[in-house]
Amino acid sequence: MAEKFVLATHNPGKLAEMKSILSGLGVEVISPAEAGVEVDVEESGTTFAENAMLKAKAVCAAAGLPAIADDSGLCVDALNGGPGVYSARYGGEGLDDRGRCMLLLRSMRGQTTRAAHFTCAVACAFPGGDTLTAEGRCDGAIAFAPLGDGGFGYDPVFLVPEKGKTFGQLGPEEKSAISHRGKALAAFAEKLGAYLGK
Ligand code: ITT
Repeated sequence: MAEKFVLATHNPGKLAEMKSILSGLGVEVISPAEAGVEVDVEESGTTFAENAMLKAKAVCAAAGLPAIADDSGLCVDALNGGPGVYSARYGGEGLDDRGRCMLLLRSMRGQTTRAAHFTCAVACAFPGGDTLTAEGRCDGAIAFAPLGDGGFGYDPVFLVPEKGKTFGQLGPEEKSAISHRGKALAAFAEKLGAYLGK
């Protein structure tokens, strides 16, 4: 029987990407709702890796199953690496994805560099205490206006220079082939394969 893993996220955009990227792995992945757990983890870490591990361990403990978490964010050079680990909370609770994109564009007015990158840290926690980690990064730039309605979060304002398109203009597979999450989960899949085969 395939081993079950809980994807420790409340973000539907992430959940869809994680499910699709991990689908080739030969393990069953389920949402927290499907596992019957509802865990609200305080992301008190100062790094993506710390926050990913906090989420993975909390959901693993609640579900009694291995859990895989993703902590990710957009790091903008002109904003000293911000919003970074605060990407989901940028501008406060009143804003939705669109509002955060517009706030970001406003804060970029007059900036001379628009360089930015997405980072994704993946952490997996097993009930016995073992853990696995991986990271991925995708470099790009902040667009001058939102383009495309694919993906989620900051996708419409994250420009991938070699594609001449924003993440929001890419299809799901095209995005995952180059994205921070695609790279982190590919690295994680290799480690998980080695771990499960051991
Ligand atoms: P969980 O903690 O429940 O997984 P979250 O959305 O709060 O959901 P994070 O704390 O990791 O997750 O915040 C990541 C934020 O960074 C996310 O809400 C988006 O705004 C942004 N982000 C991360 N990956 C992204 C991507 O692939 N495309 C666009 N925005 C992304």
